[in-house]
Amino acid sequence: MIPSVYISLLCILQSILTVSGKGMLFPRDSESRESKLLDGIWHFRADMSSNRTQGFAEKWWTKSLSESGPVIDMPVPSSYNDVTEEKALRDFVGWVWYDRQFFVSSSWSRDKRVVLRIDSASYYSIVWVNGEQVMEHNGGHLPFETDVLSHLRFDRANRVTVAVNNTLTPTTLPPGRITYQTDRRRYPKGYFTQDYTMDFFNYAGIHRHVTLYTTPTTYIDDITILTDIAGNKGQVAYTIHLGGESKSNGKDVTISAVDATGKVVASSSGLSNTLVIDNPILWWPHGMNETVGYQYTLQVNCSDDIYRQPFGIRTVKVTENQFFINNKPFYCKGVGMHEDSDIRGKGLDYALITKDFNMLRWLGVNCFRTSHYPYAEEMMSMADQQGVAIIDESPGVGIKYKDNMGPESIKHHKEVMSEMIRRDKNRPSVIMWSVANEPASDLPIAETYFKAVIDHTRDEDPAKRPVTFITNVMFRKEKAIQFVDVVCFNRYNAWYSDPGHLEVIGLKLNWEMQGIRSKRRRPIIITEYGAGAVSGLHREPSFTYTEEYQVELLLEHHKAFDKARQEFLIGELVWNFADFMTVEGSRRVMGNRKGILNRQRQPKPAAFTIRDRYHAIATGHDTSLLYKPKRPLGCSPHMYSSPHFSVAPQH
Ligand code: GCB
Repeated sequence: MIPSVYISLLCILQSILTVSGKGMLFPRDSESRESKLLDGIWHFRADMSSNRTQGFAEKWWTKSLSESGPVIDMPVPSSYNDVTEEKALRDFVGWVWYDRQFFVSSSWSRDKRVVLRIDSASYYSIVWVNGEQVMEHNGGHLPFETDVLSHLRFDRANRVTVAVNNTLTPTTLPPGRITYQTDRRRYPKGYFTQDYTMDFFNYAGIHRHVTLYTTPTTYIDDITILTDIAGNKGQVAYTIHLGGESKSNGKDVTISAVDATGKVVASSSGLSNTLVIDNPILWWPHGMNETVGYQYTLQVNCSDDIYRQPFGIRTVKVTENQFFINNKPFYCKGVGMHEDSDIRGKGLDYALITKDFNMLRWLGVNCFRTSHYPYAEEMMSMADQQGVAIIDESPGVGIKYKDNMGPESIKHHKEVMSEMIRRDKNRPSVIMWSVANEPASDLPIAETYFKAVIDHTRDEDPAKRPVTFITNVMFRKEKAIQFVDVVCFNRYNAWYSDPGHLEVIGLKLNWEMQGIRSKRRRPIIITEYGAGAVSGLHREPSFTYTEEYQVELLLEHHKAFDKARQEFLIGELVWNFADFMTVEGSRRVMGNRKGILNRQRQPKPAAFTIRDRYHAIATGHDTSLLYKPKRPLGCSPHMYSSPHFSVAPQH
């Protein structure tokens, strides 16, 4: 029997996707552009019919949702899963429907494009304006948009309807499958499960802003900025792509580079050229220079349109043993993260991301990975501004089976990489692309798959950043690290393997890193290591899941890292920044507890361990002084844990 939820998804996939312009510039107001957020409380209904197709059969988009049946309030942006008391909605699989009304000023009707943009909806979306379909998009975590001017009414209310399907199939990213149980003696009628191998809750809904914005009819569609440093000069090569009716050869395009004080430091004209900035202030991650996260603005004026694109001047280079930013060796003191919090799930929240960045700074983090999908642009901008380097990861997580690596999957994965690069290519914080997390890169088919996706990523990125994927396959069986620029690997020694045996960590890590090096002579980053700890759980001697064990396990890793960073280790990212929700299961205690912060972003003792270490590395202190765990862990950790106290006295 073919699963009915599949059918409802796949039928829709046959229809034609909306092709948007070449660019995906972040909506920014200017003298020629205005925007209006459609965030707020929308009407919402999950299609609970057995095959989830009632909404299509009854054409719910043709009138307001409240007319076609009962609705509930739903915040946008937010995941829908945790905002009600309904288990059926928390664990829902299939189509959900959103709608709301909005008005547009009649001043928007003249000589303009009016673009409707959704920054992220997970995972498959169809959008109607006033009952007419305007776009479809396959995949979460990335923006999609289209010009909706011809569908708008300027004399009365408009309606936008969005249907979103969170079903994961073998060819979606992340992949998954629906398993039906048809034995009526053991399972009730209609029983099915959405199975997936990724270790985070499959939150769904409209996760980021919905925006309407205007541009002139001839508009700046895309800007690409490439920077280089030659002596005391910063070179800024730009290319502008105009959209709309323009037959312009670019003569009317003027460009200025403006510094942070508003002073024009270089200017030019034409669609493509190179600006030279004397004695530029470079973009640096924090800890490498006094000026951190410095950005200029490229102001682009074409006949009708004005757009201001921030950029940083910096270079990135990888050698056999090192990673250089602006020709200085970079060591990643990092965390793996998630977009995840109480109630809102994966929904964008300004208070949360501000707190997260404050905690990153407090920890001394200079780098994170967008595990396991592209993060909100608001977060990426904070990283640009605060000098936090990013390994920008695609939603290629859970690629575990042969049927996740066929031609259809390759095609989709390439499209996703193109969309990611289109969105993030100008960001100085993005120092590397990660195309996937822990795929089955030991399968023979992985060689073809990852060659194709990695080559494509290299081709698509105009800045030619390094490309990687994150492996957890033992080096002897690894088929795809041959293609990466930096080897990134995740390993849970003394946790999933040899639990409780901290004494194996150093040996095993060293053995494995040497093995990797014999196969691929590239710098290594440990992109995940860690242990689960339930806040407040103690045991002496330590025991798995206690705060003591988490600290001891991290410290044991740090000894091994300190040896390897003399040679080829260029980064360590503890798993995870904060506890996060996962699927229900016997291996998880209300989610994954490997956070060094709990889900509410309060520190466990391990946070102080990491903080001490990262600050000690940054200030050049002897990190071996930190190897011995401190006791007691439970009380006022800040009393003994500030870098001033625990690191060798500063002279
Ligand atoms: C991993 C995965 C990550 C999991 C983590 C764990 O290797 O990359 O998504 O959450 O292990 O805690 O098991």
